[in-house]
Amino acid sequence: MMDRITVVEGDITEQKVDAIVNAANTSLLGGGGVDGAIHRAAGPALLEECRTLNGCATGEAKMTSGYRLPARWVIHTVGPVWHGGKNQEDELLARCYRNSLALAVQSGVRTIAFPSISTGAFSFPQERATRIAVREVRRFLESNSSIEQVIFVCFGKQAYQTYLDMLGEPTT
Ligand code: AR6
Repeated sequence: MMDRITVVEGDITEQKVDAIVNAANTSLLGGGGVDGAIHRAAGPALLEECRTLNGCATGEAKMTSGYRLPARWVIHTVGPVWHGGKNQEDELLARCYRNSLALAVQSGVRTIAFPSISTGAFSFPQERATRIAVREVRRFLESNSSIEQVIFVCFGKQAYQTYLDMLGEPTT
């Protein structure tokens, strides 16, 4: 199981995987952070397709082509904005991972890369978000054998170290 989860430090737009996940907002019409990077790298056709999707609710996921990206697909999910932790932030973040993985399986995706959803502009605490990300991916992989590789792509050394630490902890 653990060999199906890897963590790298880098730019998600460069990942050679079947699908990359975008940490989008409910409009799905672009933004900063990883969303901006993905739209820049994919080219304007991505925004054109996103316009047809009528947005996306928090915790849900929708899929598009990857256009100029090395990845064939982009799975757009909307993480929760952190409001202190008592507004279902944990559950909504968990749903981002579950729904993204379910959508990936439906499309025959075998390799998928995730950014650290909600931990940038949406201010979700890094450790808490990483614990949820690792737990949800582990749980999903336990009951699914079609996904071969999940890559957590970390932007910066600190996030990278947090993922390494969390992956080293025993499953709870
Ligand atoms: N590759 C991998 N990770 C990245 C990259 C990249 N190229 N760029 C940033 N990150 P954020 P959010 C990391 O803010 O918190 C957008 O405007 C970043 O360091 O991109 O879910 C959307 O349109 C952080 O760890 O997403 C929404 O409005 C993580 O990606 C809003 O931001 C997520 O940071 C979503 O906020």
